[in-house]
Amino acid sequence: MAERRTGKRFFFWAAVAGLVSGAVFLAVAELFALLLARTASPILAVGGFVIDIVPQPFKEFAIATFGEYDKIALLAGLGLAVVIASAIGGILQLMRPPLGVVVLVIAGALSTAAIVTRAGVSPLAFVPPVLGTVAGAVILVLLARRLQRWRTAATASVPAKSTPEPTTPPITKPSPTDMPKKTVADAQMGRRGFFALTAIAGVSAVVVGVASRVVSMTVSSVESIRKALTLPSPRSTVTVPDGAELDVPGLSPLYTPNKDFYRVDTALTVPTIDPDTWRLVIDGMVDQRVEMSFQDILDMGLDEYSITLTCVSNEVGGELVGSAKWLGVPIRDVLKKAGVKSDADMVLSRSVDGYTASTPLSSLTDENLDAILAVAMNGEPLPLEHGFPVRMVVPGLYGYVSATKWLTELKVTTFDQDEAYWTPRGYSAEAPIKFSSRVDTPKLGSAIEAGRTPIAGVAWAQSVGIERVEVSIDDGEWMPATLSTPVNDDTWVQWFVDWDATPGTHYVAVRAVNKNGDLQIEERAPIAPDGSSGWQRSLIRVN
Ligand SMILES: Nc1nc2c(c(=O)[nH]1)N[C@H]1C(S)=C(S)[C@@H](COP(=O)(O)O)O[C@H]1N2
Ligand SMILES: [Mo]
Repeated sequence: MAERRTGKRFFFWAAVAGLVSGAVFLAVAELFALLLARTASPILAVGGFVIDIVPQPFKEFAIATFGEYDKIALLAGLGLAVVIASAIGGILQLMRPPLGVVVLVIAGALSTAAIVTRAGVSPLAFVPPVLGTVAGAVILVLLARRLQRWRTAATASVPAKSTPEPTTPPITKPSPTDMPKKTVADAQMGRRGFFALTAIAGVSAVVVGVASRVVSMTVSSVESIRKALTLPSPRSTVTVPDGAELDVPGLSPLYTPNKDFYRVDTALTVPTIDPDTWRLVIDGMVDQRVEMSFQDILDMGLDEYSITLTCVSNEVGGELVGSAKWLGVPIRDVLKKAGVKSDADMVLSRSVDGYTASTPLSSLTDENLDAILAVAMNGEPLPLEHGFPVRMVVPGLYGYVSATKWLTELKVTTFDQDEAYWTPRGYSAEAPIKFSSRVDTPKLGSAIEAGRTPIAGVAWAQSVGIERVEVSIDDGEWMPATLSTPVNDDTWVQWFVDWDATPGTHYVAVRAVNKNGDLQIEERAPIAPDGSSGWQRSLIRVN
């Protein structure tokens, strides 16, 4: 009985030894990643690798389940995997040495591979995971040895009935009368040594690991560079006409504040780029390869553009759409510097983190379309998470085929030759925005009081413009909504209708007509492969 309890207890402490070694591995790797190569964090690199390889349906499931928390959910899952693997490694190291070390070295090798195969890594990026693996293995061996010593001595001091483990060194069974002082002393020493090292290594790992990660995420010198940056005044600014913004409580503002602007990208940590070292390369099917600095972009002269951005993952009625005033330069002028060959039909834009988007060349050279390289958003330099220092914005195309953040290369090419990040993952290579309309208020599912109530929302048809928005209540006649005065055809408009709400449950449907006279598509389509469609119909309860 005592024997079995003792055995269980050692399993438990072996698992703890494994966890401490795993923590030491990660902490040492985080510390050297902070010192040598910021992108060499094992957890983040493995997370990034997982993001890139998981099948599309799974990714959609994750976004649908966890929403904006999908990345946190991924990290929590990885953390759990690390805990389980470390605990198993600890138990293996006690029972079948050196299998625990083998588990740790495999984990180290996998994370090193994930790190060095990321785009744009430093040549020193292998150092942090390798040092982490070595440190973790040393701690694991030391802890397992102390635990073994404790166990051997403890098992010997308990009158043992069963045969000792095959791996334990042969022990001379003491006779119960002659209680071995030496064995008891050994057990105590092994036990004390084990706890002392567990505590020291465990606490240091947590402190060093957490501190390194926090420092690397918050004390971003690039954020202070960004804050200190003053951009030249634009040559032209957007004129917001009277009546462009309706005064209806609950309606989306005409311009989405940066802090509320939706964010969609594959980056687990936001890339931090010093604008001083940033370069844009324009290459591929061009007369001459051109390299531009941040200053070169500013020197072209900035103009202000008002453009609504939309994500292909926006469901009908969804929140993945927002409007901003951008400062930037036309992409066509940038491409002219390199000279585009006539047989090219696509520009593959690349981010520093390896993400790519395929944009039809014609959208970028069209004199009547404001496809821009943006450096500012709503009056401040681009926030880091929205692409600092330079991103693309193209009116009328979904973000994934046009709005590359942390831009570093424009490769002039063809759709035949090159493929963007999302193309092999279930999304179309080309994706114009399906124009749409959304109800903002009354909020779906929330009850309102009977009486006169505005129904209001936004509608967008970037590059074409919204002609009309219509609302139908309880499948009745379509009533024209009042529109705000449009800023331009690239920016959404607000709309409202006054409604005499009677008690009961009502159906509110909305649809838009664009300036080409096309009616918003009624048929529902999922977001993949090229964007959702359908009329939003919401149920509103009136008390
Ligand atoms: N580097 C990079 N740029 C990117 C993405 C990305 O994953 N990586 N996602 C794109 C997608 S899908 C959209 S909808 C827009 C979103 O821009 P926002 O996060 O500033 O709203 O950025 C685009 N640019
Ligand atoms: Mo997107």
